Amino acid sequence: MQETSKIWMNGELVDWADATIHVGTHALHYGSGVFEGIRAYETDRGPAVFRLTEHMQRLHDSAKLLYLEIPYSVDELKAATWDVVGANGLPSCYLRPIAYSGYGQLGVASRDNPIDVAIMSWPWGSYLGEEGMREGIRVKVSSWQRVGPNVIPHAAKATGVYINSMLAVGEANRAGYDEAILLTADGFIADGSGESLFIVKDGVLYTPDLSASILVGITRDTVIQIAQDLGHTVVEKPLIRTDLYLADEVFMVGTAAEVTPIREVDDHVIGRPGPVTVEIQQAYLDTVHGRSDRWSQWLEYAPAAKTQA
Ligand code: PPE
Repeated sequence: MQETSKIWMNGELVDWADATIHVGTHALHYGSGVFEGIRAYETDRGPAVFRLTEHMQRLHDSAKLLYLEIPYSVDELKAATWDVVGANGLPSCYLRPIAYSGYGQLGVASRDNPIDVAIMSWPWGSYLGEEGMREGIRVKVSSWQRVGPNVIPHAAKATGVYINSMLAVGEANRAGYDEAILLTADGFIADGSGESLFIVKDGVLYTPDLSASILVGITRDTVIQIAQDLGHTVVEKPLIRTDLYLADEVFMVGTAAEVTPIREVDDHVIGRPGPVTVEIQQAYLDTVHGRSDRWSQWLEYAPAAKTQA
């Protein structure tokens, strides 16, 4: 991780090196935290944060599902984001808000610990590599099942849930693949370790519906809207692994991964990025970089600097 100057922590900008926590922090022991991944992009009008409001709203929703109360409103978290972006002065960056049960009592049941909140920012290039963005990646269906809805609420982007993703991507990487795809306990396609999934078959886009233990992906929603606006049909429905093997095109989407083509699944060749994937990838990148007016409503800009009274 490339270090930057400041991290926003519980209401203050602190030096990167000082943003530390105690080893007795509840979240370290039990994964009792929620987080977000957001990207800011350089545009002609300065840095723009993509769908900032929705990301901060999802952070609050995630916290609610874990019975954690974030002591800052969505608006306060948005203002804090702009403070970090301004302090670090990066034209584009990845942003990582995190809220977690802090230091106080240990024991799973501990309820009165403070909820600490931090927002980091640092430069993060292509999640699955530049070459992956261009040529597509190789993925493997994981032997690890996606955490089910009655195990941990999957709509919560909770830190502890990511052990599931970590095992899946680790297994895939050790076997020589770039990324994993997780299935539900019933054998339906859920998502990647850190991405939502799309399939193209006979010109129609398919993506698992929200009952498949997936995160309510903001990029997934973005891509559905972009695809529909471009005249494509998008169907949200349960999908099985043969749908992957027989697909014309497969791609993954996420804040970090953006739109990454898949060229092989379980050694079945899908092929080089197809026309729909390329079209959606281009439209997505044009949108987030502020090169397209069509979906400009999703870009949020720093509020004008307050003038001194
Ligand atoms: N599924 C999972 C499991 C997931 O972690 C992400 C985001 C998505 C789907 C896509 O969600 P969205 O970003 O709202 O479109 N993964 C984040 C963290 C990756 C990491 O390694 O850390 C991200 O993309 O920021």
